[in-house]
Amino acid sequence: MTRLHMPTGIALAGLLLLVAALPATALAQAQPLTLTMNAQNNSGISGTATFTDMGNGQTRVVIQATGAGAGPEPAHIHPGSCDQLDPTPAYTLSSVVNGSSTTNVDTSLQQLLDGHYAVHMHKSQDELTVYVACADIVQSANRPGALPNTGNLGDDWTGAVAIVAGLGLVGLGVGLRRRALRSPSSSS
Ligand SMILES: [Cu+2]
Repeated sequence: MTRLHMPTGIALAGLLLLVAALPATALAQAQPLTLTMNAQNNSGISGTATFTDMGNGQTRVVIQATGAGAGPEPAHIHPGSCDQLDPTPAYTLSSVVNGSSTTNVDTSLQQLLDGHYAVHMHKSQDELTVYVACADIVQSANRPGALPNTGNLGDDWTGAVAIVAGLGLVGLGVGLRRRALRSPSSSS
């Protein structure tokens, strides 16, 4: 008799559930991501940059800045980090006027997160070399406020439940298989 046998359908269902839990976790990143833009070079300008994946490879970027005056302040997404910015922009955003800017860029939020990017503002068109506010585009850091993102927590929780349920079903399937092997009806 073969004790190491193919798992039963239940165990298989458990494995499928485990696999299904992975995209559920990836979907968590479709939530809007709000980053704090910190002042640079004593500009007195700070604010937030909110990224919302619109689907179809589009992400809406909304900058809300305080201390920026009427502007306009040119804004971009650059490769690199706020500390080490590649001076060539990857995506040009609408200039910040009266402290706000909204732009749809041709990239998914996931691609922005997977790459190494920062979003920042320049002092003016004539003073492009002076950077006034910046945020690194990362999932977990630079979040304004102390409260955790409940949307992400919820999705992570769902993923964890699916994983636990999946492991449980795998265990149940193996258990049933063992019992079936022991029962007289399943002579081999
Ligand atoms: Cu720039």
